[in-house]
This record gives sequence, C-alpha cells and structure tokens, in this order.
Amino acid sequence: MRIRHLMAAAALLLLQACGGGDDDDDKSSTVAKYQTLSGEAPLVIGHRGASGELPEHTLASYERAIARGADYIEPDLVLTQDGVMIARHEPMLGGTTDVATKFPDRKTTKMVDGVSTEDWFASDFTLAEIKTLRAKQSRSGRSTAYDGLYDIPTLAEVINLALTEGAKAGRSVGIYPEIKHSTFHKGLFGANVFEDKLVATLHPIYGNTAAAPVFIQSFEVSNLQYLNTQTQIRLVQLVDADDVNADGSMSLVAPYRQPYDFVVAGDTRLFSDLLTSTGLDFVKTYADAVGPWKPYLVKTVNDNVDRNGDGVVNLNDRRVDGSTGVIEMAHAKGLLVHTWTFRNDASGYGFADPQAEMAYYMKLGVDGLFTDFPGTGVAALKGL
Ligand SMILES: [Ca+2]
Ligand SMILES: [Ca+2]
Repeated sequence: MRIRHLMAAAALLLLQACGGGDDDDDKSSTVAKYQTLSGEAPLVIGHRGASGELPEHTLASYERAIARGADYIEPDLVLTQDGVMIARHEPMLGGTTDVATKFPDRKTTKMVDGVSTEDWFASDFTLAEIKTLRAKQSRSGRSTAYDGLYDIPTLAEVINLALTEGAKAGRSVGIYPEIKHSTFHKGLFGANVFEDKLVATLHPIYGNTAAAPVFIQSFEVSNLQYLNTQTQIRLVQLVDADDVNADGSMSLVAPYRQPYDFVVAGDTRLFSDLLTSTGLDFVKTYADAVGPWKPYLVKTVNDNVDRNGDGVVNLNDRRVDGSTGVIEMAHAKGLLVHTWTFRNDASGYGFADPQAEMAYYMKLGVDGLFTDFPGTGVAALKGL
C-alpha cells in the first residue's frame, strides 16, 4: 500500500516536472533553478522548532530544528503578567504545559478573539511562575516521551540559541517571531505595547534593517501597519482560513474568517480578500511577504482516487493541479510568499509523501515554507 502511494506521488511529481510539455533542453538550461522572488533557494522554517520531533516551542525543539538544517526557527509569542515575551502558540497554557497540575486554582475564563475560553493564561502568571512549568506534547499521535523535561523559553533565550547555534554551525540561523493575538494583548497591556517590546528587543541585536535574518509575522493587520512605521525588519501578513470545503474551495468561518482587528474595526474584508490583486496591493503597502495557508496556493481536482489510502475519498485525496496564481501575483507585486504548515504525520491535499509535497510547493516558487519536520524540508530542497 505504502509503495503504491509513494509511486502515485512520484508520478504526480513527474507530471509536474513535465508540465506544459516543455522539455527543450536548451531552454530549460537557461531557466532559473528556483522560481522564488529572489532566485535564491526557498527557506526552510522550523515551525515551532522541530515540533514534529520534540515538544513545540522549547529550546530543545529549536535546537533540533537548527541541527536538521532549518534556515529560520519560529517562536510564536505571548506576554506574561510581567510583560515578558515567551514562546507559546497561544496565550492559553493548558494544552502545552503541566500548568493544570502545578496551578490547579488559576484556571479562568477570558475572551480570545471573540471566543469565550476557559484555561490558564500566560498573562495571569509571572515569568518566575511560568519558569516552574514544563512543556508537554500537545498533538495527538506524537511522542509524549519528552513531557516534563523542558521549560518555557523567553524570546531572549530563543534569540541567544539561534545566534549561538548558528555560530557553531557556521551559518545564519534566523528567527521568525509571530505576535499572537495582538488585539487580545492590546486589551490587557495597551495599544502597541507588545509590538514596541518586540522591536526594542530585536533592534539592538539585529539592527533596524531589512537585511536582518528576521521576519515578524501576524494574522492581524493594523499591528503590522504600525510595525511598518517602527522598523525596517521584514513583516509577513499571515492569511488564515477555517478549513477547505469538500469541493476544494476555502472555508472561511469565524474566528478564522477575518483578521481579528478587522472584526473589531468593522472592516468586512475576509482573509481571502487579502490574496486578490487588490488585497495583495494593500498588503504590499506595509508588508514584505504574505503567508497564506497552503491550500490557497494550489488548485485541486477530485478524481476519485484514495491517495492517502484511508479507505475514503475526501478532500485530502484531491489531486493537486498546479498554482492558483497567488504565488505569481504576489511575486509580480514584489511580495515574498511563505506558506504553512508541512507535517510528515499529517500530509494531505493530494500527497501521500510529505517530502514530495514540500518539493511540489518549492517548485511552484514559494520563497519559504513552515514545517514541523525541517529535516524533511531540507531533504525536499536538496532533491529539487
Ligand atoms: Ca506561528
Ligand atoms: Ca482518503
């Protein structure tokens, strides 16, 4: 079964490689090796570190990502009660730490992007308290063998690791911080406090320059527009969706329907509106890159083949059929395209083999991709 699916994936790649029937050797020799905006190799970004191997957003996970060859490591950021930037995917600590056993009485309810959420919130704990917690595996199907071993790193610790390990490896290891839930943090700490803290941390280390090996990302818009007035460091507009419909179209359901600051401001534009020609022109006014969820980038067709071999034909089995045009349109406007998230243990959208999936997007011209398994991303790049 496994072999058959790998062969299907290989056949897909072969078809893609021969796309358009253009097999003229003389012509192909003059075509740039990479279809990225710069012509340079696409970036492999360690999503939450090497979170497919070790608990996400721990120094061990980031270190593993660097060892696997990641060009950048990605700390998602939230604020502690005493205003320290720590690496967590969400302000809630219950899913990724042992907070429930260490602070059982501190569970509370807050509104997060319009959703009433009961959990333990980083903003109710000092850094000293958070440093007593230990990370645990949050994703089902992944090893829990490392639960309880690693603490929660601050941004400063993540930067230090990237610089130290990069120097050891003799190469640049960039950081790709994400400001999580900017509107939520604005409500707790005040307007732009989070954004100002990030800039004040980054500039002394990396300089106020687009040449810094740093990208700042957000799903919200107004905070990136503000950051554009404060820093030359490159900014990335993330573009989310709720899901993919059975017919391959994007599903846009709250809270993944719009940037949350749009919701608050009464701006009716959807995430998908940021990827039209008009939307990309708008993004270009304040950002250097656009970061769409990967289904935005590829067309798919249902040809009734059970590609992942799970016995049912659904949207994960759809045959990937080239670019939607978003990559090309973004590039024409001078925007980089970084897409997410590639996982060895949750491949989909027409691919049984995660390395083939990443290679496919790289061949389409993405400038970078986020993966929980940076080793597979590096292998995909080497195999191009
Ligand atoms: Ca992230
Ligand atoms: Ca299937």
